[in-house]
Amino acid sequence: MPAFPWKYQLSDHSCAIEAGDLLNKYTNCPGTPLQIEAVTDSTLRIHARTQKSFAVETAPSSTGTLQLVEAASGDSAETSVLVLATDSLRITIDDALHLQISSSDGTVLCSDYTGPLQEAESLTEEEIEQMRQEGHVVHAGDDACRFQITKKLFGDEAFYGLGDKTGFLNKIGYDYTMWNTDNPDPHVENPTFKALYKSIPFFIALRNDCVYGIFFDNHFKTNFDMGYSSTDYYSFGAADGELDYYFFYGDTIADIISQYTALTGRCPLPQLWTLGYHQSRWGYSSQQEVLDLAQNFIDNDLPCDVIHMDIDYMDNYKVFTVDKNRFPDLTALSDILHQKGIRLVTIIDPGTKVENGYHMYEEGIKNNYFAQTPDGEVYENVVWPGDSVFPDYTSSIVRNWWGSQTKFLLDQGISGIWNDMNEPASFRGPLPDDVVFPGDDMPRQHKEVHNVFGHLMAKATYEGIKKNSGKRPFVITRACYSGTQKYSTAWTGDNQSIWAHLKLSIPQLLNLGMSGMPFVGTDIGGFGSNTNPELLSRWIQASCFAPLFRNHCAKFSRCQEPWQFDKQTLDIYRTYVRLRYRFIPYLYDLFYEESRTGMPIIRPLVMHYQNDPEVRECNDEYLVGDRILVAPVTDQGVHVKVVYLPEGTWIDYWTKERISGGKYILRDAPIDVCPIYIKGDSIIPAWPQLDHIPDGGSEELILEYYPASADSSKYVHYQDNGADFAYEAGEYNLYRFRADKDGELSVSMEHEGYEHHYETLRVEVY
Ligand code: MIG
Repeated sequence: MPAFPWKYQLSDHSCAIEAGDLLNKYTNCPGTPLQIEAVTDSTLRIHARTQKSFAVETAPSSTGTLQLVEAASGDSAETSVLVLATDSLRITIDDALHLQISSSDGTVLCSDYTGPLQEAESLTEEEIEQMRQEGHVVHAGDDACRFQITKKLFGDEAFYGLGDKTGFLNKIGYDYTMWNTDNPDPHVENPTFKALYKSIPFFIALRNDCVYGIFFDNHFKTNFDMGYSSTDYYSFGAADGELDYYFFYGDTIADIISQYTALTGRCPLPQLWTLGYHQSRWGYSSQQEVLDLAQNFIDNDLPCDVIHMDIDYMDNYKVFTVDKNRFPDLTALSDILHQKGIRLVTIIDPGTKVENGYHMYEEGIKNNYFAQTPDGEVYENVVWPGDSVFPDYTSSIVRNWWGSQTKFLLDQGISGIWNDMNEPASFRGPLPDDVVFPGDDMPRQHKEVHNVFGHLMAKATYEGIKKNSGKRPFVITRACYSGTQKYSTAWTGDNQSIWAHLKLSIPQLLNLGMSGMPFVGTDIGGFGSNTNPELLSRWIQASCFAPLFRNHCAKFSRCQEPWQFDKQTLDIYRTYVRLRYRFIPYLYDLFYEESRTGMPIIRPLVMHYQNDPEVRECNDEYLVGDRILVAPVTDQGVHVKVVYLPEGTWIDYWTKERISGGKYILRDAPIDVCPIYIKGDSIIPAWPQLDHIPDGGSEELILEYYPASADSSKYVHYQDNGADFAYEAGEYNLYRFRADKDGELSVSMEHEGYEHHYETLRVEVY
C-alpha cells in the first residue's frame, strides 16, 4: 500500500493536512496546515489562513460533521486517497492534494484539474512597447498569481456572480481581475475591461444537474479565469495572501446565495424613503439651484424623495466642510426640502486635503490616522482637493474617528452619505503597493488593503451614522469587497449615456445581486457623454425596479433631469416613476425577505427557473422577487420586444391579457411601453398615488390580485416604522393576506408588534 506523502489529522468538523513544500506552493502559507472544514454539511472551507478576514468578521464556527470514509486505497492503488464525507458531500483528496467534491449520491460537482495548463500568451518587451505607443492597453505579466486553484470544466457550466464585472450574465469564457479600479473609459465586455470598482470574489457555477458556489476570500489582487485560457478548466488565484476558499452546495442558486450571505452578511432593512426616486447631478452648486430643482419636481408632478449633492457643496473639496458662499445655510435648506418631502444626501471622498488649519488634516496628522510611505512619512497623492492623504480605515480607531465626522452633516439635516473615489482613486498615479496602513492589529501594505479600502470606509460611515442618528444608515459606495452589503448600497460608477451601458446595467445589477449585494443601481440616463430622449425613456423603464433608483450625470454632460427634453419624455418618465412608487411596499417586503435570507430584490430568471435551459443566458429580462417580470427595450429604434416567459401563466401588466409561458412572444413596445408581466395567482401589495414616501409608509394598502388557476392566493406582508431599529425589538407587523376571486380578503396577523396599522386595506382583482 503506497504511503501518504503527507500527514492528516481528523477532528469532528475538520481535517488538517501537513504536506511541507507541496502545500506551501498550494496555500502560499508556509508552515500552516491545510484545513478542510465542514462549516456546515453543505459549506466547506478549504484554507490555511492565519490572518483575519475583513469579509467574514466572525470566523464561522463549524457545525458540519466530517467523517473519514477511506484512507489510502488498498494494495492495487497507484496513488493514495483520503475520502471524507459530510451528510451531503464527499471529498476525495489524492496524494498531490487534488480535491474532488461530490454530492452524497455520487455526482461529481467540482474537481481540481490535473491536466496541463495553457502557456500564457507572451509578447516581447519590444512588441509590448510598440503596442503601448499606439495607445493599446497591454496587460503584460501584471496579473501574475503567486498561487492558483484550477478546477476542471465539465462543459455544462454557467457562471454567475463576481460582482459588477462587465459582460453578460454568464461569465463563462472570460477572465477577470479583482482590483478595485476607476477607469473612465466606456466599460464594455471586451477583455480589456477585466477590473471595475468592486471586488467580490464569489461565483456560482450552475451545471445541468447541480449547482455550487465558491468564495475565494483573498483581498490581494486576484484573478478569475472562467474558462478563458482553456475550455478544459477554470481557475482562481492571488498575487499574494493565503489560501482560503469556501465551497457551497445546495439544490438551488438561492441556497448558494443564502449560504454565502450567511457568512459575509446581509443588507439590513433600509429606511423606507431610500426606495424612492433620487435625483443627482455633478454640478448642483448652490442652495438656490437645489431649491429650484426640488420645485421643478413639484411643478412637473413628479415624485422625488432624495436630492444628492456632489463635490461642489464642499469648501475646496475638503471633506466634512460646506462652502458657505454657495450653501450659506445647509440646515435651512434641508429643513425647507424636508417640508416638501425631499431629503439630502451628500458625497464624501476619502482623500483628505493637506492643509494646515483644516481640522480633518490636523487631527489625522496628530494621531497618525493616515497611510504612510515605507519610511514612515505620511503618504500623499492628488485627488479633488489637490494634495491629499488617505485615512487608514483598517484601524478601528480611525474608523470611529471618520464615522464620528458624520455628525457634522447629520446635524445639518443630511440623511445619507455617498462614498466616492474609494478604490481608492488617485490622480498622480496609483498608490504604490508598499504604502503602509498601520492598522490596530498589524500594519498592512496597500496591495493587501486596496480591495477592502472602500469596504472599510463604508463600514466606518455606516457605524458613524448609526451611532449619531439612531436611524438605519443610508450609505452608497462605489468600491466594495465581499460583505459590503452589511454597510452600504452601491452604484455601478461611471457608466455612459450609451445604449451598450443601458444593456449592461441588467446583467451587472443581477450579478451584483447574486454576489450578495442587493441594494444596487446604475446612473439612470448614463453618467458620462450625452443622453437623449429615447435613451432616457428606455433607461427609466429598465431601471424602474432597480433597488437604488437614481438619475445621475457628469458635470461635463448635458443635463438629464426628466423635464430637460420634450413632453413625451417627461410623461414617460413620470409614468415609470409613479409605477415604482406604486410598488414600494412590494420592494420593501423583498428587502425584508432579503435581510433574512440574502435573496436579491431583482433576480435573473435562472434563479426561479433553474431547470429551464432557455433562461441561463437571459440578459435582457429580470424578475422583481418571484412575481413581476420586466422585459425592457434596450435598443435604439426598436418598438417590439421578444419576451421569453417561463412556464406558468403570465398576465400582461398593461393589457391584463393572460399568456401561458414556456415560450417566446413578440410584444409591441412603442417608446412609452416597457413590457411587464405578473405571474398568475400573485398578490402584490401596492400604494395609492403618493408624491413622496411618507414616514412610516402609506395609510392605505392595496392588494393587486391576479388570479389564474387557483381559487385564492396568499401573501405575507411586512410593516414597520421604516426608519429605525425598533423592529429588532419586535416592533413590526406581519400580515398574512388571503384573497379570493370575488375580491374577498381575509387577514391574519403572523406577528403584531407595531402599533400603527393600515386605515384601509383593499383588494383589486385583475
Ligand atoms: O472623478 O464627484 O463616480 O458619480 O459625480 C470624478 C464627481 C469623481 C466620480 C463619481 C461620480 C461623481 C464624480 N466622481
